[in-house]
Amino acid sequence: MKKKLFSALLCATMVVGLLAGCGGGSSSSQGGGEAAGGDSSARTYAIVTKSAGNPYNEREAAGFKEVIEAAGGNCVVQNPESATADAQISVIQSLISQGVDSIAIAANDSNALASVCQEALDAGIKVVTLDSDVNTAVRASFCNQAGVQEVGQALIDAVYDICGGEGQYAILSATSQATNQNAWIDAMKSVQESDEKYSKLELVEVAYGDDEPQKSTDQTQALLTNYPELKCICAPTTVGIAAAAKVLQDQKSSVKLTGLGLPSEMKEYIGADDAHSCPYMFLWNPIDLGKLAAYASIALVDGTITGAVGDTFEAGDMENSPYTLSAVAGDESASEIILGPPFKFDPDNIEEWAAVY
Ligand code: RAM
Repeated sequence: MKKKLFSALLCATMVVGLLAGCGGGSSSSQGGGEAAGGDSSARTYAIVTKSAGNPYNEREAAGFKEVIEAAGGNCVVQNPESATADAQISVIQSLISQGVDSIAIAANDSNALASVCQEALDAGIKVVTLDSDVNTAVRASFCNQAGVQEVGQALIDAVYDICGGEGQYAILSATSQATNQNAWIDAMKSVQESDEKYSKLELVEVAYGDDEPQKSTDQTQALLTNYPELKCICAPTTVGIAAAAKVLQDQKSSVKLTGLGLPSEMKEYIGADDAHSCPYMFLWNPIDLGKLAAYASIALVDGTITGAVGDTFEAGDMENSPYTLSAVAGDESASEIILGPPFKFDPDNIEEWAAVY
């Protein structure tokens, strides 16, 4: 763990430096697509995050940029204005016109992006997803931060624990179309339905804060007003959990919180006592997720991988390199690349990790 933390700190230091030059729009010119395999210098690799103004997305993009530039490639970072499919479609169309070599997308909608992804594929551009998938037919592979089932299990177990095994809980999600949040919520529900142990937990509502701080704050307030018996809110989004944490803590509410949060944004809210709103939460390293997507993009453009299940690629000094593409559960011909298991943040480790991401 110490070694892992040290290398993460080192990485964070490098990333902080990179963040300065990695703000919003394009960070370089267009690519050619004519270079020979293995040479990244004449290539342009793009990343399209879910939206601007979300620190999680900024870290993801910073990890991506770090790897692409270290390989000598041109990196284009695009953060759409809002977390909608429409905002991503226009950005992707412009990347297609620029003739980039690859596009890594954190999708705001699985199906609404299918036709623009197909357009990119038809133009010879490699398409990979990270964080949140599109329809599996229109991308080569998906860099998945953690197994969907594992995330769902961790979240429902946290709700069970925090509620003392029974009572009302609500989910505060991102957008209603987000592939990743919807998959995790479905996994929570299916675990809950499949085991009698969870039968005394009642999910009263799934609310949507659209990964906007103000809307997430308003939705938290509404949950508190509408459900006086509420015991716990689970927010599987870093934006939602940070907004809810502040509302609950400021109001000294007895309602507790868990979910997926960025340690740097949640440090002041994590604690086991009544003064803190969130006993513990989970996440993964978003910088590493961006790095993984960059290595996968390079491998796709090089032709090292095609996206087939069983393909393998090197990912520099990343912990689990080399990575092998595995089959998506329930869609066996489609592949995904799992970064690792979800990681738990509690009062014992939150300070250390808050310094990293
Ligand atoms: C938000 C975004 C992102 C998700 C994290 C947990 O930042 O919705 O897609 O992975 O939360």
